[in-house]
Amino acid sequence: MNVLLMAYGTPYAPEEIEPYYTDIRRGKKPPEELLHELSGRYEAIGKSPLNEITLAQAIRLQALLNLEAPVYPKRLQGPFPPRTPQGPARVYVGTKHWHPTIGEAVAAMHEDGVRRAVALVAAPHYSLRSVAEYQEKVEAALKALPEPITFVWVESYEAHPGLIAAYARRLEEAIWRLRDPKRAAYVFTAHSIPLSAVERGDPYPRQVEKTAELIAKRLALPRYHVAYQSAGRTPEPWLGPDINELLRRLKEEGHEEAVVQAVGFPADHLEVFYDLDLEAQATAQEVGLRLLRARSLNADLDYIQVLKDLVEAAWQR
Ligand code: FEC
Repeated sequence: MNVLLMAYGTPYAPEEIEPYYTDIRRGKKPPEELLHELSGRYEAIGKSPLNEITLAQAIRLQALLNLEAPVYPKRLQGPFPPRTPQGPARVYVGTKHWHPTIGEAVAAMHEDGVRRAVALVAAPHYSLRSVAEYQEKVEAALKALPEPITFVWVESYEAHPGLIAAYARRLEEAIWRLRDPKRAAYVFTAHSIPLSAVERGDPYPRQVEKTAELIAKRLALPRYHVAYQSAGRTPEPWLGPDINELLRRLKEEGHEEAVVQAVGFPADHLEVFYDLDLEAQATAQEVGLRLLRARSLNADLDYIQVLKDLVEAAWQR
């Protein structure tokens, strides 16, 4: 069983921020003030742990997949050779904007003789500005190969019961820290995308709302909100409401406490540590709202079990 696990990627060192940002901007160097601003955000959080977390996810997913896969069956069961070979699983990592790139990962898979694999983006929701772009990068990498690799895609998993349970578990931990859970506001966030994608029929907002609805239902929350965070530094309009705007409104409506849970990203990174823990927290403090954040899924076993489940189901297709 072969897997290409993909995530956004982050620079490993400050001098890598410029080429990383240039890649995000499709080869266009960022103006000095934008580069300075982004470097300042990385400096403020110390370092983004995204690459380490992605690697830990891949290592644990590979271990879980292999744990139950008999390499040498003791006796033959069913047809031989088996229709779905249960050989040792290999999980390759490819990141959208840094190293190992998706192209590097696909080339390594080909070199290792992989001809069929499951392709999975860690972010749970499909967007024309996320998963579709990962798909384009895989397609481009395939063009450079002498033989094809067939990828079976997991395009989204916004309602997977294991995902909902894992998010709900962490939200519940935050609820235990509230002074008055009945009067608190509950906010689920995902990365914003340009509104132009939504106008082209992007299913992203619907999928984000689905995840929020299912978590809220599981915990019987009295009410909840969906907000978007980390809108890009571009002049076009981005999907809202913005988390900071919403926090101000919640205070005006009389809330004293709020819990935010980032459901659009499984891992901690710049957009969680800066945009939520520093920026949104500063907004909350400014207006006098107590803001808690539910911890992320990262490489915890309950989340890796979800990835395993998705991979195994896709491999059977
Ligand atoms: O920790 C880290 O260093 C990486 C954090 C990071 C994650 C992430 C996830 C998503 N993004 C999505 C959409 C866009 C669009 C643009 C865009 C731009 C940036 C910039 C940085 C950045 N993103 Fe990101 N994103 C992360 C970081 N993102 C840095 C550039 C500076 C800025 O604008 O803030 C606009 C690109 C363009 O100009 O064309 C659109 C979406 C996700 C969630 C799905 C995923 O993880 O792939 C959607 C993590």
